[in-house]
Amino acid sequence: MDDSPRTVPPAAADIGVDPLSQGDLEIETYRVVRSDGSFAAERVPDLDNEAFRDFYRWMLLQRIYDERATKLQRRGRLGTIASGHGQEASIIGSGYALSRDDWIFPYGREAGALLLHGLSMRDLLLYWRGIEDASRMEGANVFGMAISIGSHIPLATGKAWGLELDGEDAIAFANLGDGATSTGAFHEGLNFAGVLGVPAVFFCQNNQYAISLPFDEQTNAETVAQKALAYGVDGIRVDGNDVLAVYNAVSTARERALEGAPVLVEAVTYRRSAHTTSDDPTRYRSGDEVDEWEERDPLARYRSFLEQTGRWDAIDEDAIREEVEAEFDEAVDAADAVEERGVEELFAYLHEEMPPELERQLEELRDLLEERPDTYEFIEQRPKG
Ligand SMILES: Cc1ncc(C[n+]2csc(CCOP(=O)(O)OP(=O)(O)O)c2C)c(N)n1
Ligand SMILES: [Mg+2]
Repeated sequence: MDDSPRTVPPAAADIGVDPLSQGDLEIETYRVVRSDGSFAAERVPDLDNEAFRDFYRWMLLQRIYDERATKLQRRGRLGTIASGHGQEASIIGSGYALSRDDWIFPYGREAGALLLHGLSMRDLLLYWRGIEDASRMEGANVFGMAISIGSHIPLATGKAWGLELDGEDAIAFANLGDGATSTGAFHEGLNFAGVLGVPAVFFCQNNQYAISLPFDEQTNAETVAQKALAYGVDGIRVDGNDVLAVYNAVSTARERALEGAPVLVEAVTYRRSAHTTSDDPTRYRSGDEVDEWEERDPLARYRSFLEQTGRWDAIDEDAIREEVEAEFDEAVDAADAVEERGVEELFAYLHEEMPPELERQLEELRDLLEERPDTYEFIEQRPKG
């Protein structure tokens, strides 16, 4: 028996309470080239033929890089690799829309975008080998990778604010996964971006999974893009397997950000590879699902567009492949030529001057290694992955 004293208004009475629900939102997924290869001519960006070829070249580079880096890891010569296989259009379409003066806050899968931004392949490989300072050597505007999910989002907001205060004509661009939108840092970062009106673009590659957790089990929101609205930030949802659509979306977002309207872009895509080299995706998803997304392959779709518009003949795919393979070989040789670092590296870079507590820990580690030199050997010989 319900003996609670509360009174309930009669269901039939119209008392004017009409909650806004997400079903009321209409969020279009922006496309240029549809999955059957047909396209909206008026949306094709006005670029020269070299740029159209470049999109293909860089997407192929991303694919080859991921294949080669994965093999290198299997041979114990990289720590781990987070592949962008399946996400090439999102990675390259966004990377191509940026200016070299912009700052990228990376999350790990976007090798091609970082190389486009001026990072050397050697430094990228060294990063995955555990030599972090390498990524600072070349002066590319690339921040350290956000291995701690979402942690870079408030930093991107802060950097964007700094760029604005310095009067720079540049944005902060954060790459993130769908999983990152479920972290507290995401909410804080977006909230402040909205409050301050900073030149920031938050680019979420919604690849449907956060490791083994499917998108609809980590959030009750239907889309990532709608999350922007609560913070007074603009949202765009784009087909992340359509390189031209991503390029247009991020170019637009960048322009708006420079005018003081930060943007959250959701690129809807799919991670076709394992989460990293230490994951077995067959344990949590079906082969049919993977096959379905293979049908929406970003390179095949873009190739179909190039063929239909008479641009494919100017592309020599074999030559690009050869070029990229050679670039990778050279990068591996260059990485091999960099000296192994000592354990001191673990303590470097965070502070300009090492605080006493870290100094003490470093001393302790040195003593331990002197006493038991095999400890470090053990660390070195741990199975990689
Ligand atoms: C703060 C934090 N929690 C958990 C992890 C472990 N972890 C590594 S990747 C990952 C999932 C990330 O998913 P998403 O943001 O969708 O990016 P994706 O890997 O799919 O590109 C998690 C939970 C982490 N690195 N950092
Ligand atoms: Mg994900």
